Amino acid sequence: MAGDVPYTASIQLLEEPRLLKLKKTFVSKFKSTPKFYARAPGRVNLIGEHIDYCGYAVLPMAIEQDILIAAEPLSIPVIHLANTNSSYLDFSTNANDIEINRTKPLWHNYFLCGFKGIKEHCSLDCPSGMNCLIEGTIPPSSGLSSSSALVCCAGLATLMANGKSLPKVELAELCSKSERYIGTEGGGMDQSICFLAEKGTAKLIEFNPLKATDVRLPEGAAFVIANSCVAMNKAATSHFNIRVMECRLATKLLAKSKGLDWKATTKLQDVQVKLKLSLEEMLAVVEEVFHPEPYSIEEIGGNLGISLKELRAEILSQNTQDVTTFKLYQRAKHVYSEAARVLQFKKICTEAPDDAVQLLGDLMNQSHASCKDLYECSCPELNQLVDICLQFGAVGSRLTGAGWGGCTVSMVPMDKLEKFLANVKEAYYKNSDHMLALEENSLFATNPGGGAMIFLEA
Ligand code: ADP
Ligand code: NG1
Repeated sequence: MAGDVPYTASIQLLEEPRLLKLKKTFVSKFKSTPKFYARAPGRVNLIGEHIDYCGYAVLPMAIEQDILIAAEPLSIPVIHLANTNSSYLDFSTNANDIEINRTKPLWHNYFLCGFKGIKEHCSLDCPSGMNCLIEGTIPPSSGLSSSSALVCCAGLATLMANGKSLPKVELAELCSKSERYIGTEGGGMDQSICFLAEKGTAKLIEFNPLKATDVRLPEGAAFVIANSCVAMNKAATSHFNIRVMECRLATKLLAKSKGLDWKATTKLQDVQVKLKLSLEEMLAVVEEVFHPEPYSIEEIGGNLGISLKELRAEILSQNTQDVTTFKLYQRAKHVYSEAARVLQFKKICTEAPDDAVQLLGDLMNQSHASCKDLYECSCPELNQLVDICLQFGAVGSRLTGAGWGGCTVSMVPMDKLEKFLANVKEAYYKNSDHMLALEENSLFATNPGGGAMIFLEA
């Protein structure tokens, strides 16, 4: 279907020096030429943190930084992966025997997630082998979605190598599912914006069914990304999955207390839909049902009327089996209030009142406070960076992405941008030589970029 491949473009490599350079490295590595190039962008989430896996809409935009793959399909079923960054070691495997290692999530496992996703979705019994050279410019483990860009880029390259095409929405949904092979139980925000992004506009991403709507950002302000330089790998730690489990358990307890079929209710949004209540009313239900003290696993099992063995086997992920206490009140309160803030943010962007920038900034600040105090996914460095950004003129500043490290996103009036960048550099990055060295790629204003693409040499 012609409509399935709007992500393919023919280009003159000479006009794309980066692709030309990648081609040269590919030739020297594999002694043959790439047949196509796949590109997938990272993203910055403006508002709506840790709510995609609860079913709620989020508001990200793609960034310029990306993952780029030079690829050549092979007639033998072997995958050879190489990376321009020598810390990511070469890897080869049989295309019919994909094993994804969750306990040690080395880089090639993310590629294999995308490969396996396409193999299974398209029922490829004999998938094409591939030579691939990968280059990335998204700082890893920094909340700008480097992992998903790699999964999506690998998925797109695999699709192309096998002569298939799929609608972008389908690709986004299948890549969201396939990233879970690495063990993280994420929502679909990163993979959705990766495929559905369009240059010049942020997107409201809604799930079930997946839909992306343009959100026009106010003209008088810039969005600035600042990296705290604290890295946090989602798959190598259990922080992220513990939060997903807390939301899942909160869902079950809320559903049970309201007489719903709790086994068939999996996300906090399902509870709202089934009860036909507004987000504000859901916040009142949270106050009524939960106590603020952490819940022990025994209390949760007792409440649901199931054994601990059953609870662990049927509800908890592999890497949260040993967790014994869960904060349900705080997590549910964050989710319902953050979901409401996303809708308010979108409304302000659409209606564009005179004080839009201030109102949006307020929402971003509320979002950070909620991530820090209720969701506990911030860290001292992120909080310090947010404070510095606000001190030097940002109207709103918050952590972006999973948190526990990584980046902040700040909204800065255009006329203050230059001074803001200089002051934040001085106040945060000049603290240590290490951070100063990283500063160039760690503090920058960003504009909404385009989505994933395949490039063919013209
Ligand atoms: P993020 O928040 O950026 O998605 P994660 O911790 O979930 O961070 O994933 C980061 C992992 O993705 C890295 O440890 C690495 O395995 C992989 N990755 C990111 N960028 C690249 C790259 N350029 N080349 C190879 N692997 C990469
Ligand atoms: P990042 O920032 O890429 O670690 C993760 C999840 C998102 C979302 C955010 C928090 C994955 C692949 N990504 O993003 O789905 O839940 O955290 O809002 O799991």
